[in-house]
Parts: sequence; C-alpha cells; structure tokens
Amino acid sequence: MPQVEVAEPQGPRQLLIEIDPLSYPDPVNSARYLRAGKREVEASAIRGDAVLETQAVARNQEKFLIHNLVKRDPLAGLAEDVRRGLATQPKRFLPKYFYDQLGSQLFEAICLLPEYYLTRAENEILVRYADEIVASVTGDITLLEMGSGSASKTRLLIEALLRKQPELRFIPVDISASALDSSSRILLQSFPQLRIEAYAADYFAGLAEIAKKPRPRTLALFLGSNISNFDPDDALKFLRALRQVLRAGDALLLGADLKKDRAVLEAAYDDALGVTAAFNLNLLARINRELRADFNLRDFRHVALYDEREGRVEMHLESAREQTVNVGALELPITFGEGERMHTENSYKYDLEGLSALAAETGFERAETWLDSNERFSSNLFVACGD
Ligand code: AVJ
Repeated sequence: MPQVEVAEPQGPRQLLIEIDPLSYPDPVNSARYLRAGKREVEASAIRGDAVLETQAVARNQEKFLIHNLVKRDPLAGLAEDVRRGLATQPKRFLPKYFYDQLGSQLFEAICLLPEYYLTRAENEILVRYADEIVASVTGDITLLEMGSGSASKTRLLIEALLRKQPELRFIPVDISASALDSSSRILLQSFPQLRIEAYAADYFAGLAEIAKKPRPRTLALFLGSNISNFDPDDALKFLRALRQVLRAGDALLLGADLKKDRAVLEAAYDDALGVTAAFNLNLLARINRELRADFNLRDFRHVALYDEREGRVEMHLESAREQTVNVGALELPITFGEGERMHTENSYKYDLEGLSALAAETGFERAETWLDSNERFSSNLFVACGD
C-alpha cells in the first residue's frame, strides 16, 4: 500500500529514499542498479506496481535528503490527461508528458542545437554575472530551485554563493526523483559545503511543503525559461505561490526568453536536424508504449509556429492523412482529419515591460535584469515586496 508521502529524517544516520517508478520502471533492474551503482544505498523492499522503496543508510546522511511527494500511479494521470486531451477540440496534450527517459534526453540534445540559443544565452549570462547576481541579495542565503533538472546552470550560482559564504543549504524541487538523486550526488561531490534537501514533487505540492518550515534569506531560481509553458494566468498563480513561501527582501531569479524575430524563434523550435520534431513525436511514441496505442509516427508531422499576438511559439503534431488511431488502455478509437493538428506545447516569450507587470502583479519588483550579448534572453531578479 502506498503510504510514506514525506520522508522525515529518521534520526541522524538514516535517509529514506523513494524511487520514482517512472524513472526506474523495472523493479528488478532498479534494485540491481541501486546495488551496483550506489553502494551506499541498499534496496530493502520491492513492492506493488514497480514502486521501489529503499530504507538506506547513506554516507552523506545528514547532507542529503529527498522527500518524495510524487503520486504513486503516474500512469493514471497520463491516461486521464490523454483521454481528456483527445476529447477536446482542437486535440491537445500537456507538455509535462514530453519528459520520459527518452524525452528528457532529447531535450538535453535540443539544448545543444545551434538553433536553440536559449540554454547558451542563459549560461552566458550566469557565467558573466553570477557574482553580481548573488551580491544583489543580502545576508546568508539559502538557495531554492524550482524544476532543477540536471542543475548544470545552478552550479554557477552555487559557486558564486560559496565565494561569499562558507556554507549553503540547497532546496531543489523537481518532478523527477531520479534527476534529483543524480544531480544532488554530483553537486555534493563537488561542494562539501553544501547541504541538500530535495523535494520530488510538482511545483505547487513542493511549495506547500516548503512553506511549512521557516527559512533564512532565500534566493529562489526558476531558470531555463521554464516559465514559458505556463499560460498567463498560470504564470501568475505560480509566482504568487512562490511569493508566499518567501519573505520581503527574498528574491527570485527568473530566466525568461525574449520576444524577437519570428524566423529566429521558429528555427529554435524546428531545427534542421529534426531533434525538436523527434522530441514532439516522442509524445506519440510514449502513448503507444504506455497506453498501448497504435499511432504511426510517420503519419504525423512536427509543426512549430510563432503566434505574435499571443507572444508564444506553439508546437503541434499534424496528421498527414485521414486516419483512425486506437488507444488500447482507453478502449478509444480516435479519428484525425487530413491536416488536423494536435496542440502539444506553448512557449511564451516575454518583453521587459511584460516582466515588470508580471512581477508587480505577484508581489515582486523586477529589480534588475541581465541580458546575453545578443540580447535574446533575460535573467531577472524579482525581489519580494513588503508582506
Ligand atoms: C523547457 C519549456 C523551456 O519552451 O523552450 C524546447 C521546451 N520545447 N523545445 C522551451 C522546449 C521545444 C522548453 N522549455
């Protein structure tokens, strides 16, 4: 039976890790992986539908804790969301389902593409201004990161913080327990001055949990243009929820891609090598695999378009012909007309005015903004206003 939702420290020597079943879909291999790859972790129980629970004694016990708040049956969410999305007109999917194991790696590949300037631009900003950024927040800082993923850019800020303070508490929140686990271990190896308390959770659940404990001066990070998947209303909701766990004078470093020339934007989401197309089509491959559907990937085409009025790049999957697809797990035949599009992602672009408004509407002030040398991407310091 699913029980432990939050791992409380069980005493100084113990660490409770729950492994995300999505990331370790095969319990036998997960157990083997844990024994072979992570000697400090001993798998003690395998139960239920591929949920693996480990009671572990860790070498870094007091330095690393993961709280797993991820729901136990992630497939139930996918099935329900696919059913709903295919019943809607126009059909649509949620971008969070891009990131299965292959999808996450395709996204890593996207970040290396010449057309996808976002990652490089943000990296350039952080390399150049990390010291200035952390200097603009006073006091002994705790670092909080929403959607930390592989945490490679975070490293630059951690280094800057450790140049100005001897120790650092880092609280990453990410939907993937396995990403948190591996990125945390790597960070702890590089930075002995770090203590990590990670939350495997969606943003809102993670924030609700974090709000329960008081924290000193906090710098929150929301990097990589991760805000771009939120519709305007949801962006407000998210920033207000984040503002609630902060105190006046705490800050948020928000990475936001800027509005620009259509050709540049569309190329970034429709690269010549076809990696973004594969990333998009992988949604169908995932539904085939996990919900026993029979999408023929060759019968769908990747489409990326900048809607200037909405200020967003849209991704779609377009049916090349009239066809019927079965989704076994939903006992659902779905028909597509020729040229019919399923909407798979919005990526909102901002300008500095919009960012100021966003801050003002959510209890922040846009205190400073740093740009890359091509002025394509922005890193914004939102300072929390008086409570
Ligand atoms: C991870 C949401 C920031 O919108 O640029 C990249 C996702 N989609 N290429 C973005 C994405 C297609 C990315 N974010």
